[in-house]
Amino acid sequence: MFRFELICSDGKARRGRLITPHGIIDTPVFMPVGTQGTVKAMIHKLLEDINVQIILGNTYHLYLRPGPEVIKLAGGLHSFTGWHKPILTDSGGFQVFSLSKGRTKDNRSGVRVFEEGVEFKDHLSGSLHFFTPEKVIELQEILGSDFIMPLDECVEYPTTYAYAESALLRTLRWLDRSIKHKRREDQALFGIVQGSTFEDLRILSATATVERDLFGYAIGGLSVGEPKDIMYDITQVVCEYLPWNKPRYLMGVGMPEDIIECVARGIDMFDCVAPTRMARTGTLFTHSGKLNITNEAFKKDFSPIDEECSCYTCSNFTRAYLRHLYKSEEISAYILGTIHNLSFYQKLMQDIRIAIEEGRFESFRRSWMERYSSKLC
Ligand code: PRF
Ligand code: ZN
Repeated sequence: MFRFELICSDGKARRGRLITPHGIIDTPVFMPVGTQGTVKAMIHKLLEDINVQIILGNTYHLYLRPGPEVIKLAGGLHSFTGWHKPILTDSGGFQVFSLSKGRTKDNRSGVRVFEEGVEFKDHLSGSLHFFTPEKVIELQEILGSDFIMPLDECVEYPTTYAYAESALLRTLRWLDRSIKHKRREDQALFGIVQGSTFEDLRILSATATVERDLFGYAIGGLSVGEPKDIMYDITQVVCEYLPWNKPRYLMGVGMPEDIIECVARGIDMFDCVAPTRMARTGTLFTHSGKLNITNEAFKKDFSPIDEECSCYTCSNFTRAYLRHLYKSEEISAYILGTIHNLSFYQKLMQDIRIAIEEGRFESFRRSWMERYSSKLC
């Protein structure tokens, strides 16, 4: 039911295809974030128009609201949301740690980690919940997402060697429990490599995770505040310990330049809130860098956001009009901005795939970076 086919490679960069029960995904791929079962400021039709092949969902959020009972009754996340293409759900391992922190009145962290699982207070009502590896698998079996993630512990940066080690060992034990508990065959489970910024711990985590022989491997615990060169170095080291014939997913990364740098190190899958979240605050991507459309400089600028972009927004509207919509806080501003940013990412991924196919990824990487950092509008 699931396959990963490598079509070709160029250096460490790979061009592949993921085959799932809900469709095919060309890699390297960027997966737009649809935390609550919808990509913010988009509708499925608009995602399909820009050829999005897979979206992300979040177990943590969907468990809190609308709750597993509702989604089960609906027949799973695909039929509940009406998105019938592939879906990857994150386990909540990241959200529990990032969203429940520092929420208690007595200044205790909102999260407590036990061998059995993780106790947390949710960010909506503040009530107490307990996630175990088994529960998180069961929740994702109710969701019916194509790719599922095990419960893991994403530690903050910086952390101590001792803590990073204990967290990655716990993540491994949780992975074993997840594998044992998994029932559905129409879902593929990834393993998540942790180990913070410690190379030897990353190697230990990667080697042990690969021994579990999963469909694919994710790299977690990066892009959590560490310097970029460390993130790139760790990604490179981990990729060296992952099998060539399995997909590799760098969780929560990233900005366009991160994507290019990490494709160069062997990553196949990415997700990040950046293009959608930044669109809603007026930060739009162009080939020569980011711009903030609410800036005074665009008041009488009747050119499109990006001359080279052929998205619906750039084909029909000027910077001046878009600035006006943002300044007026019109809902259309967020929609048009998101269409553009996601189209920019889609085009970036397509250009990356073509460059790999044509064996010129290195020169593409160099010229793209040069241009992107050439000027800020
Ligand atoms: N673990 C999980 N999801 C994640 C992360 C992680 O470490 C990250 C870290 N960048 C993003 N999303 N389960
Ligand atoms: Zn555009």
